[in-house]
Amino acid sequence: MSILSEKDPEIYKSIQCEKERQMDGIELIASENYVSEAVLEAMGSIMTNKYSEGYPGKRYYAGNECIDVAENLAIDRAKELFGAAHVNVQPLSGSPANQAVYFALLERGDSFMGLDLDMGGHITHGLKINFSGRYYDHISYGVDKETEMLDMDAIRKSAKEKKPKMILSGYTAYPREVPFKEFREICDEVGAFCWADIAHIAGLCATGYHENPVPYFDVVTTTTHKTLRGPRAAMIMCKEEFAAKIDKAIFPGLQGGPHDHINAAKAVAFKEAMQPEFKEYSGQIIKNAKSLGEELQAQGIRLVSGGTDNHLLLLDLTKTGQRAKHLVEQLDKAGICTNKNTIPYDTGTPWDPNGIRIGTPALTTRGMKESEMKMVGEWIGQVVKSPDDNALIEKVNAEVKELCQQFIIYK
Ligand code: DSN
Repeated sequence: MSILSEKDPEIYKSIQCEKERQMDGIELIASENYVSEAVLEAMGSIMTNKYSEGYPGKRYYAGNECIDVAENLAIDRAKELFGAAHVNVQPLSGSPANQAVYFALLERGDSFMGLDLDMGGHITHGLKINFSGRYYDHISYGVDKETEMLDMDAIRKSAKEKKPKMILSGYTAYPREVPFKEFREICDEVGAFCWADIAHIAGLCATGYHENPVPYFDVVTTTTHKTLRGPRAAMIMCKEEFAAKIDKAIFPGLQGGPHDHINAAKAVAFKEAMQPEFKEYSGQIIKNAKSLGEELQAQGIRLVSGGTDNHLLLLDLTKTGQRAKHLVEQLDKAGICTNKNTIPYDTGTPWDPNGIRIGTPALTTRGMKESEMKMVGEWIGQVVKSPDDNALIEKVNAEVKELCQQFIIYK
């Protein structure tokens, strides 16, 4: 019996309940993944007990010699993995990492360009009710209405006209390759800071399955828990000339003590990401996404932009006559976890949009391949056609459980 089950049975039960949900269900949320047991062990370690304000070799409190070893390992491994000149591994999560970039490089009221949230951006990319839209002048850009892909000519034209101080690329719901080299060129042409948020695609960038902007962008932020498959947190990578500003923005600008247990787990995850198995895993994520996309199209479901180059797919449900939010609920009952999402030029709202976003990082970690993606695509197609057929939902749920039992994640 575990100590937790004895000391706090209610919390123990909720964790067990979540474990069963994760084991028995098809996880298709594009930003989620399953960390290794080694990452879990580091996250649950006694490093949580320490305070370490400052940076390795220069801390405010005593007793940080072991913490310094772990943080330096995380930094060195991230540098090697992405070819980064400077890395700050202390951001607690993606939004604080992005906040630090604004804080370091802009003054209040300065302008920057970022993709609109409803086109696939992120709340910290300039949404009016987020700090990024409230304290800075957000110049929005979108995707082309026909191709539903980034229109680089329009972005270049707008940048030349409006001369933003910073241009942000990298997205949360964009299924296509991001033309980072062109973004760099545009930034050079207009004299803007060049920033990418690669949270979704970091694992693909690290393994060569997506162009890696880190070596030639001014600053790159990423979460560490999506395709990179590390603990829930973030980091900032930048050129040496921005290092001092970025470090000061994180501490003491925005954060206090770093989460040392999480930083240790980042180091573990980065080591894992350097192994040949992780490269194979990243390639399989994309193969799985393509194969799932093909099956969904065979089921009559339209994919935004007509397909995918990465780990995610955006389903356009406009012509199905179904509401995405209802479908997400019914799919969940069938054991398939997804999220509703706006699609470009959506006529709905963020709470009632016309799209569903799915991705393959988590299922690929379980070891699933193209043949399993075909099954998942068929189940989604069946539920989309008859979302209120309870017998069908029960049948799919039973089949989902049976499949999941063949792909155990945590023994
Ligand atoms: N919530 C994340 C996602 O799902 O993409 C972004 O922060």
